[in-house]
Amino acid sequence: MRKSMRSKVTVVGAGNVGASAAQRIVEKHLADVVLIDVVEGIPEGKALDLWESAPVEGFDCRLTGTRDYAETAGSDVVVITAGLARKPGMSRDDLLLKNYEIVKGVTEPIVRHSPKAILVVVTNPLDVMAQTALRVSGFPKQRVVGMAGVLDSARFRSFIAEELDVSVENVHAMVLGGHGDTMVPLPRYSTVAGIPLPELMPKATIERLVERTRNGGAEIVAYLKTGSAYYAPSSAIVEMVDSLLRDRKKILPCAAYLEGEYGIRGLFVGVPAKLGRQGVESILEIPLTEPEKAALNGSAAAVKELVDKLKL
Ligand code: TXD
Repeated sequence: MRKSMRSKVTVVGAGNVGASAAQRIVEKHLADVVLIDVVEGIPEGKALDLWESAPVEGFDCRLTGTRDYAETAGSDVVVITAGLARKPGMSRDDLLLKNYEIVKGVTEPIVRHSPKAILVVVTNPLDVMAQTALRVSGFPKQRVVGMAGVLDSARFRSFIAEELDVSVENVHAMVLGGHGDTMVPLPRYSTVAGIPLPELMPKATIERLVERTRNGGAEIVAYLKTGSAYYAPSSAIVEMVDSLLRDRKKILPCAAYLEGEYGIRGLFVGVPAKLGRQGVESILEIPLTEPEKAALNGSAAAVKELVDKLKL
């Protein structure tokens, strides 16, 4: 039974990314949060600990930690972070089979209890796990979206701001394609105070920042050794959740299911998408040069290879 008019978000997976996302959601007053995991005590303990911060932080959103899907019922948005994270030397694709079983296993009870939810998939390999959630849920494509581009472009933006010593608020960046080594950063559509990046930096500098963005995930894994990034990933998730719940209609780079856009069909690929209360409300098709198109197609081909392995 719903006791409040607040929105409800379930976060599946109470690990680093899931717990950080839960924290950011309540601290931004966006929604009540149900944190769910398979490990006994972890979701309960983290949710309680977060709730005990509410009087100091000043949020009224409630937190529940559970292993029981009944408590997730009626969620408006469900963020799926359940899975294994990369260890050093492990590629995102090594995670494929293991995480496929996990994402399939959590999507089934989620959609039974929240048939109207919007699913935000985070588990790697991202684009393929989004496709898993789409197929298993049977939801319309508008209600399944993957988080990767917001993170990749946030990394790119942070490096640009640092390089030029300007406010991060002046910097916008567009990153298309699959999450991972095949991502397609678009410097032409990346701007500082509205000025395209190629007007502001030599080509070699742009290339260096693009390369660092491409390896952004691995750079963090190499430092942490026992886990992967979660502060920036959780920020990226919550920007999407905010736009969905509050119908802000932000254009954000997201993994969306394409049916002919950019000449790609039947795959999740990172593209600029409008996120509102209906989910992925539209996909923006921006003109690409031949090399950019080729890079996007290469990225889609890499996603397709994994999708074919899983027969999705
Ligand atoms: O840009 C992106 N999309 C990503 C993706 C950015 C960062 C992290 N990315 C991926 O998210 C990462 O490669 C992993 O696949 C997930 C979660 O990363 P996180 O760093 O949070 O991993 P943790 O800390 O290991 O947490 C995973 C939790 C852990 O508590 C497990 O017990 C739980 O998932 N888990 C489950 N929960 C519910 N149900 C099932 N079946 C389950 N299996 C594991």
